[in-house]
Amino acid sequence: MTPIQECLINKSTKVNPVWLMRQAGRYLPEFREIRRSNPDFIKLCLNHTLAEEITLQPIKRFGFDAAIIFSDILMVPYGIGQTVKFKKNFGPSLGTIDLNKIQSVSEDKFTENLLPVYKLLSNLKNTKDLETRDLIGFVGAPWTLLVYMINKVSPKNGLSQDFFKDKILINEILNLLDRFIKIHIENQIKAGATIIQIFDSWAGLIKEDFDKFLYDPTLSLVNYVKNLGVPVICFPRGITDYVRFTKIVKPSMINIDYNVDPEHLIKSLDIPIQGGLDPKILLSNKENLNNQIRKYLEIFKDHPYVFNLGHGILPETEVDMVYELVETVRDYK
Ligand code: 1CP
Repeated sequence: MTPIQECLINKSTKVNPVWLMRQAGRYLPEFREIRRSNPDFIKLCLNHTLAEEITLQPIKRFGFDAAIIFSDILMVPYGIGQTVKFKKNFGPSLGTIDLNKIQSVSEDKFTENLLPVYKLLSNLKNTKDLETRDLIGFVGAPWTLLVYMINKVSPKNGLSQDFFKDKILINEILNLLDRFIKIHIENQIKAGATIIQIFDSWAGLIKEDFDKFLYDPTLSLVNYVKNLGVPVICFPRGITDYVRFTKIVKPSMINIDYNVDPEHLIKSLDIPIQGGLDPKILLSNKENLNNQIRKYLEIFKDHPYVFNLGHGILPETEVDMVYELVETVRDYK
Protein backbone atom coordinates (compact mmCIF):
# COMPACT_ATOMS: atom_id res chain seq x y z
CA MET A 1 0.00 0.00 0.00
CA THR A 2 1.28 3.51 -0.83
CA PRO A 3 1.76 6.07 1.97
CA ILE A 4 -1.25 8.08 0.78
CA GLN A 5 -3.45 4.97 0.63
CA GLU A 6 -2.29 4.13 4.19
CA CYS A 7 -3.60 7.49 5.22
CA LEU A 8 -6.76 7.43 3.09
CA ILE A 9 -7.85 3.85 3.56
CA ASN A 10 -6.26 2.72 6.83
CA LYS A 11 -6.63 6.19 8.42
CA SER A 12 -3.03 5.89 9.56
CA THR A 13 -1.56 8.84 11.46
CA LYS A 14 1.92 7.30 11.40
CA VAL A 15 2.77 8.41 7.87
CA ASN A 16 3.26 11.95 6.59
CA PRO A 17 2.90 11.63 2.83
CA VAL A 18 3.72 14.73 0.79
CA TRP A 19 3.03 16.05 -2.70
CA LEU A 20 2.25 19.56 -3.98
CA MET A 21 -0.54 20.91 -6.12
CA ARG A 22 0.89 22.08 -9.46
CA GLN A 23 4.14 20.29 -8.61
CA ALA A 24 4.85 19.71 -12.31
CA GLY A 25 5.15 23.19 -13.67
CA ARG A 26 6.63 26.58 -14.07
CA TYR A 27 8.82 26.78 -10.93
CA LEU A 28 10.94 23.93 -12.33
CA PRO A 29 13.81 24.95 -14.69
CA GLU A 30 13.55 21.61 -16.49
CA PHE A 31 9.84 22.29 -17.19
CA ARG A 32 10.57 25.82 -18.43
CA GLU A 33 13.14 24.42 -20.80
CA ILE A 34 10.63 22.05 -22.40
CA ARG A 35 8.03 24.82 -22.47
CA ARG A 36 10.34 27.18 -24.37
CA SER A 37 10.38 24.91 -27.38
CA ASN A 38 6.66 24.01 -27.05
CA PRO A 39 4.70 27.27 -27.22
CA ASP A 40 1.33 25.58 -27.76
CA PHE A 41 0.23 24.49 -24.27
CA ILE A 42 -2.64 22.22 -25.36
CA LYS A 43 -0.35 20.47 -27.83
CA LEU A 44 2.16 19.94 -25.05
CA CYS A 45 -0.55 18.38 -22.85
CA LEU A 46 -1.38 16.06 -25.77
CA ASN A 47 2.25 15.05 -26.33
CA HIS A 48 2.29 11.98 -24.11
CA THR A 49 6.06 11.50 -24.29
CA LEU A 50 6.84 15.02 -23.06
CA ALA A 51 3.88 14.98 -20.64
CA GLU A 52 5.33 11.80 -19.10
CA GLU A 53 8.70 13.43 -18.70
CA ILE A 54 7.13 16.53 -17.08
CA THR A 55 4.95 14.44 -14.74
CA LEU A 56 8.05 12.62 -13.49
CA GLN A 57 10.28 15.70 -13.14
CA PRO A 58 9.15 16.56 -9.58
CA ILE A 59 9.20 12.88 -8.58
CA LYS A 60 12.81 12.49 -9.68
CA ARG A 61 13.89 15.67 -7.94
CA PHE A 62 11.95 15.54 -4.67
CA GLY A 63 10.63 11.98 -4.34
CA PHE A 64 7.03 13.11 -3.68
CA ASP A 65 4.58 10.36 -2.66
CA ALA A 66 2.33 10.97 -5.65
CA ALA A 67 2.65 11.99 -9.26
CA ILE A 68 -0.14 14.16 -10.68
CA ILE A 69 -0.43 13.88 -14.44
CA PHE A 70 0.73 16.81 -16.49
CA SER A 71 -2.53 17.94 -18.06
CA ASP A 72 -5.07 20.69 -17.40
CA ILE A 73 -8.64 21.05 -16.16
CA LEU A 74 -9.43 22.86 -19.44
CA MET A 75 -8.84 19.67 -21.44
CA VAL A 76 -12.54 18.85 -20.88
CA PRO A 77 -13.87 22.01 -22.63
CA TYR A 78 -11.23 21.31 -25.30
CA GLY A 79 -12.41 17.70 -25.61
CA ILE A 80 -16.03 18.77 -26.24
CA GLY A 81 -14.96 21.19 -28.94
CA GLN A 82 -14.57 24.64 -27.37
CA THR A 83 -11.41 26.43 -28.50
CA VAL A 84 -8.88 26.74 -25.65
CA LYS A 85 -5.70 28.78 -26.00
CA PHE A 86 -3.10 29.82 -23.47
CA LYS A 87 -1.58 33.23 -24.04
CA LYS A 88 1.79 34.12 -22.60
CA ASN A 89 1.56 36.22 -19.43
CA PHE A 90 -2.23 36.21 -19.72
CA GLY A 91 -3.53 32.69 -19.06
CA PRO A 92 -6.33 30.76 -20.71
CA SER A 93 -8.53 32.24 -23.39
CA LEU A 94 -11.55 30.24 -24.58
CA GLY A 95 -13.60 30.58 -27.75
CA THR A 96 -17.29 31.43 -28.14
CA ILE A 97 -19.58 28.55 -27.24
CA ASP A 98 -21.51 26.94 -30.06
CA LEU A 99 -24.09 25.02 -28.03
CA ASN A 100 -25.24 22.90 -30.98
CA LYS A 101 -21.69 21.90 -31.73
CA ILE A 102 -20.69 20.94 -28.20
CA GLN A 103 -23.98 19.11 -27.65
CA SER A 104 -23.42 16.97 -30.70
CA VAL A 105 -20.01 15.65 -29.63
CA SER A 106 -20.20 11.91 -29.11
CA GLU A 107 -18.62 10.18 -26.14
CA ASP A 108 -16.30 8.31 -28.52
CA LYS A 109 -15.18 11.52 -30.20
CA PHE A 110 -14.49 13.12 -26.80
CA THR A 111 -12.39 10.13 -25.73
CA GLU A 112 -10.57 10.18 -29.05
CA ASN A 113 -9.76 13.90 -28.63
CA LEU A 114 -8.16 13.16 -25.25
CA LEU A 115 -6.52 9.79 -26.04
CA PRO A 116 -2.95 11.05 -25.34
CA VAL A 117 -4.00 11.85 -21.74
CA TYR A 118 -5.04 8.24 -21.23
CA LYS A 119 -1.94 6.95 -23.00
CA LEU A 120 0.10 9.10 -20.60
CA LEU A 121 -1.55 7.41 -17.62
CA SER A 122 -1.13 3.88 -18.95
CA ASN A 123 2.53 4.51 -19.73
CA LEU A 124 3.16 6.04 -16.30
CA LYS A 125 1.44 3.16 -14.54
CA ASN A 126 4.27 0.89 -15.66
CA THR A 127 7.19 3.12 -14.71
CA LYS A 128 9.50 2.08 -11.90
CA ASP A 129 9.22 5.49 -10.20
CA LEU A 130 5.54 4.89 -9.58
CA GLU A 131 5.69 1.37 -8.12
CA THR A 132 5.41 2.74 -4.59
CA ARG A 133 3.53 5.92 -5.33
CA ASP A 134 0.09 7.10 -6.29
CA LEU A 135 -0.77 8.32 -9.74
CA ILE A 136 -3.28 11.14 -9.44
CA GLY A 137 -5.73 11.86 -12.24
CA PHE A 138 -7.85 14.99 -11.98
CA VAL A 139 -10.77 16.99 -13.27
CA GLY A 140 -12.09 20.50 -12.79
CA ALA A 141 -15.39 20.62 -10.90
CA PRO A 142 -18.43 21.56 -13.01
CA TRP A 143 -18.67 25.04 -11.44
CA THR A 144 -15.04 25.94 -12.16
CA LEU A 145 -15.28 24.65 -15.74
CA LEU A 146 -18.57 26.51 -16.23
CA VAL A 147 -16.78 29.67 -15.08
CA TYR A 148 -14.02 29.30 -17.68
CA MET A 149 -16.41 28.22 -20.44
CA ILE A 150 -18.75 31.20 -20.03
CA ASN A 151 -16.32 33.84 -18.73
CA LYS A 152 -13.76 32.72 -21.35
CA VAL A 153 -10.82 34.11 -19.39
CA SER A 154 -9.62 33.66 -15.83
CA PRO A 155 -12.16 35.11 -13.38
CA LYS A 156 -9.37 36.52 -11.20
CA ASN A 157 -10.80 39.99 -11.83
CA GLY A 158 -14.37 38.78 -11.24
CA LEU A 159 -17.10 37.23 -13.40
CA SER A 160 -18.42 39.07 -16.44
CA GLN A 161 -21.55 41.21 -15.79
CA ASP A 162 -23.87 38.97 -17.79
CA PHE A 163 -22.45 35.69 -16.50
CA PHE A 164 -25.77 34.39 -15.10
CA LYS A 165 -27.96 35.92 -17.83
CA ASP A 166 -28.60 32.87 -20.00
CA LYS A 167 -30.10 30.33 -17.60
CA ILE A 168 -30.77 27.78 -20.34
CA LEU A 169 -27.17 27.89 -21.49
CA ILE A 170 -25.93 27.43 -17.91
CA ASN A 171 -28.19 24.42 -17.35
CA GLU A 172 -27.23 22.82 -20.65
CA ILE A 173 -23.53 23.26 -19.94
CA LEU A 174 -23.85 21.85 -16.42
CA ASN A 175 -25.60 18.75 -17.80
CA LEU A 176 -22.97 18.35 -20.47
CA LEU A 177 -20.15 18.76 -17.96
CA ASP A 178 -21.61 16.15 -15.63
CA ARG A 179 -21.65 13.67 -18.51
CA PHE A 180 -18.22 14.39 -19.97
CA ILE A 181 -16.35 14.88 -16.70
CA LYS A 182 -17.56 11.40 -15.72
CA ILE A 183 -16.27 9.96 -18.97
CA HIS A 184 -12.94 11.69 -18.38
CA ILE A 185 -12.81 10.26 -14.86
CA GLU A 186 -13.64 6.74 -15.98
CA ASN A 187 -11.07 6.87 -18.79
CA GLN A 188 -8.38 8.07 -16.39
CA ILE A 189 -9.14 5.33 -13.87
CA LYS A 190 -9.20 2.62 -16.55
CA ALA A 191 -5.82 3.89 -17.77
CA GLY A 192 -4.25 3.71 -14.31
CA ALA A 193 -5.15 6.67 -12.06
CA THR A 194 -5.17 5.46 -8.44
CA ILE A 195 -6.74 8.62 -7.01
CA ILE A 196 -8.92 11.35 -8.54
CA GLN A 197 -8.71 14.95 -7.37
CA ILE A 198 -11.54 17.37 -8.16
CA PHE A 199 -10.30 20.98 -8.43
CA ASP A 200 -12.99 23.57 -7.72
CA SER A 201 -10.55 26.46 -7.79
CA TRP A 202 -13.25 29.14 -8.13
CA ALA A 203 -15.79 27.69 -5.66
CA GLY A 204 -15.25 30.83 -3.56
CA LEU A 205 -17.06 32.85 -6.25
CA ILE A 206 -20.36 31.07 -5.58
CA LYS A 207 -22.55 33.42 -3.57
CA GLU A 208 -25.96 31.72 -3.89
CA ASP A 209 -27.57 28.54 -5.30
CA PHE A 210 -24.97 26.41 -3.52
CA ASP A 211 -26.95 23.22 -4.19
CA LYS A 212 -27.05 23.84 -7.91
CA PHE A 213 -23.48 25.00 -8.44
CA LEU A 214 -21.51 23.34 -5.67
CA TYR A 215 -23.08 20.51 -3.70
CA ASP A 216 -25.20 18.65 -6.28
CA PRO A 217 -22.68 18.56 -9.15
CA THR A 218 -19.75 17.67 -6.90
CA LEU A 219 -21.69 14.98 -5.03
CA SER A 220 -22.65 13.44 -8.38
CA LEU A 221 -18.96 13.16 -9.35
CA VAL A 222 -17.79 11.99 -5.92
CA ASN A 223 -20.34 9.16 -5.90
CA TYR A 224 -19.30 8.24 -9.41
CA VAL A 225 -15.60 7.96 -8.50
CA LYS A 226 -16.35 6.01 -5.33
CA ASN A 227 -18.45 3.53 -7.30
CA LEU A 228 -15.43 2.89 -9.49
CA GLY A 229 -13.54 1.90 -6.34
CA VAL A 230 -11.05 4.78 -6.29
CA PRO A 231 -10.53 7.43 -3.56
CA VAL A 232 -11.53 10.99 -4.42
CA ILE A 233 -10.08 14.23 -3.06
CA CYS A 234 -12.07 17.49 -3.23
CA PHE A 235 -10.57 20.97 -3.28
CA PRO A 236 -13.39 23.54 -3.07
CA ARG A 237 -11.04 26.52 -2.81
CA GLY A 238 -12.31 29.59 -1.04
CA ILE A 239 -15.65 28.33 0.32
CA THR A 240 -16.53 29.49 3.82
CA ASP A 241 -17.94 26.24 5.21
CA TYR A 242 -15.66 23.25 4.64
CA VAL A 243 -17.47 21.28 7.36
CA ARG A 244 -20.84 21.57 5.67
CA PHE A 245 -19.29 20.79 2.28
CA THR A 246 -17.59 17.68 3.60
CA LYS A 247 -20.69 16.43 5.39
CA ILE A 248 -22.82 16.78 2.25
CA VAL A 249 -20.35 15.71 -0.43
CA LYS A 250 -18.42 13.09 1.60
CA PRO A 251 -15.16 12.93 -0.37
CA SER A 252 -12.51 10.37 0.68
CA MET A 253 -10.26 13.31 1.63
CA ILE A 254 -10.65 17.08 1.71
CA ASN A 255 -7.92 19.47 0.54
CA ILE A 256 -8.12 22.70 2.55
CA ASP A 257 -7.04 26.15 1.40
CA TYR A 258 -4.86 28.45 3.52
CA ASN A 259 -7.77 30.44 4.96
CA VAL A 260 -9.17 27.39 6.74
CA ASP A 261 -8.56 27.05 10.48
CA PRO A 262 -7.30 23.44 10.73
CA GLU A 263 -7.93 23.17 14.47
CA HIS A 264 -11.60 23.99 14.07
CA LEU A 265 -11.84 21.50 11.22
CA ILE A 266 -10.46 18.44 13.01
CA LYS A 267 -12.87 18.99 15.86
CA SER A 268 -15.76 18.60 13.42
CA LEU A 269 -14.47 16.17 10.79
CA ASP A 270 -13.10 12.66 10.92
CA ILE A 271 -12.11 12.22 7.27
CA PRO A 272 -8.46 12.48 6.15
CA ILE A 273 -7.31 16.02 5.38
CA GLN A 274 -4.76 17.29 2.85
CA GLY A 275 -3.02 20.60 2.35
CA GLY A 276 -3.34 24.01 3.91
CA LEU A 277 0.08 25.67 3.79
CA ASP A 278 0.00 29.05 2.06
CA PRO A 279 2.17 28.72 -1.08
CA LYS A 280 3.48 32.25 -0.40
CA ILE A 281 5.36 30.85 2.62
CA LEU A 282 7.67 29.17 0.10
CA LEU A 283 8.68 32.66 -1.04
CA SER A 284 9.84 33.67 2.47
CA ASN A 285 12.78 32.04 4.26
CA LYS A 286 13.67 28.55 5.49
CA GLU A 287 13.10 29.31 9.17
CA ASN A 288 9.61 30.62 8.57
CA LEU A 289 8.89 27.71 6.22
CA ASN A 290 9.99 25.17 8.84
CA ASN A 291 7.88 26.79 11.55
CA GLN A 292 4.77 26.90 9.39
CA ILE A 293 5.19 23.30 8.24
CA ARG A 294 5.64 22.08 11.81
CA LYS A 295 2.56 24.01 12.84
CA TYR A 296 0.42 21.99 10.42
CA LEU A 297 2.10 18.67 11.26
CA GLU A 298 1.65 19.31 14.99
CA ILE A 299 -2.04 20.12 14.63
CA PHE A 300 -2.57 16.99 12.53
CA LYS A 301 -0.36 14.60 14.51
CA ASP A 302 -3.33 12.44 15.55
CA HIS A 303 -5.32 12.89 12.35
CA PRO A 304 -4.74 11.21 8.94
CA TYR A 305 -3.02 13.99 7.03
CA VAL A 306 -1.33 14.37 3.64
CA PHE A 307 1.03 17.31 3.50
CA ASN A 308 0.29 19.69 0.61
CA LEU A 309 -0.36 23.38 -0.04
CA GLY A 310 -3.49 25.50 0.27
CA HIS A 311 -3.29 26.27 -3.47
CA GLY A 312 -0.86 25.53 -6.32
CA ILE A 313 2.86 26.19 -5.93
CA LEU A 314 3.76 29.63 -7.30
CA PRO A 315 5.93 29.92 -10.44
CA GLU A 316 8.45 32.15 -8.62
CA THR A 317 9.18 29.48 -5.95
CA GLU A 318 12.83 28.53 -5.60
CA VAL A 319 13.63 24.87 -5.99
CA ASP A 320 15.76 25.00 -2.83
CA MET A 321 12.72 25.85 -0.73
CA VAL A 322 10.90 22.79 -2.08
CA TYR A 323 13.81 20.52 -1.06
CA GLU A 324 13.61 22.12 2.38
CA LEU A 325 9.86 21.52 2.57
CA VAL A 326 10.15 17.82 1.73
CA GLU A 327 13.02 17.32 4.19
CA THR A 328 11.13 19.05 7.00
CA VAL A 329 8.01 16.94 6.45
CA ARG A 330 10.02 13.70 6.22
CA ASP A 331 12.11 14.48 9.32
CA TYR A 332 9.14 15.40 11.46
CA LYS A 333 8.67 13.03 14.39
O1 1CP B 1 1.65 19.35 -11.26
C1 1CP B 1 0.58 19.73 -11.72
O2 1CP B 1 -0.35 19.97 -11.01
C2 1CP B 1 0.54 19.89 -13.21
C3 1CP B 1 -0.76 19.59 -13.84
C4 1CP B 1 -1.77 20.74 -13.77
C5 1CP B 1 -2.92 20.80 -12.97
C6 1CP B 1 -3.34 19.85 -11.88
C7 1CP B 1 -1.75 21.88 -14.60
C8 1CP B 1 -0.70 22.23 -15.55
N1 1CP B 1 -2.94 22.57 -14.39
C9 1CP B 1 -3.65 21.94 -13.39
C10 1CP B 1 -4.94 22.31 -12.84
C11 1CP B 1 -5.53 23.63 -13.14
N2 1CP B 1 -5.48 24.33 -14.32
C12 1CP B 1 -6.34 24.35 -12.24
C13 1CP B 1 -6.73 23.85 -10.86
C14 1CP B 1 -5.68 24.04 -9.83
C15 1CP B 1 -5.40 25.47 -9.44
O3 1CP B 1 -6.33 26.19 -9.03
O4 1CP B 1 -4.22 25.86 -9.51
C16 1CP B 1 -6.73 25.53 -12.87
C17 1CP B 1 -7.59 26.65 -12.29
C18 1CP B 1 -6.19 25.52 -14.19
C19 1CP B 1 -6.38 26.53 -15.26
C20 1CP B 1 -5.07 27.07 -15.68
N3 1CP B 1 -4.22 26.41 -16.52
C21 1CP B 1 -4.42 28.24 -15.23
C22 1CP B 1 -4.98 29.22 -14.21
C23 1CP B 1 -5.48 30.43 -14.89
C24 1CP B 1 -6.20 31.36 -13.96
O5 1CP B 1 -7.45 31.40 -14.02
O6 1CP B 1 -5.55 32.10 -13.19
C25 1CP B 1 -3.18 28.30 -15.88
C26 1CP B 1 -2.15 29.38 -15.79
C27 1CP B 1 -3.06 27.12 -16.67
C28 1CP B 1 -1.90 26.72 -17.49
C29 1CP B 1 -1.10 25.63 -16.88
N4 1CP B 1 -1.60 24.41 -16.49
C30 1CP B 1 -0.59 23.63 -16.01
C31 1CP B 1 0.63 24.39 -16.13
C32 1CP B 1 1.99 23.90 -15.78
C33 1CP B 1 0.30 25.63 -16.65
C34 1CP B 1 1.24 26.78 -16.97
C35 1CP B 1 1.58 26.73 -18.40
C36 1CP B 1 2.62 27.73 -18.76
O7 1CP B 1 2.31 28.91 -18.87
O8 1CP B 1 3.78 27.30 -18.92
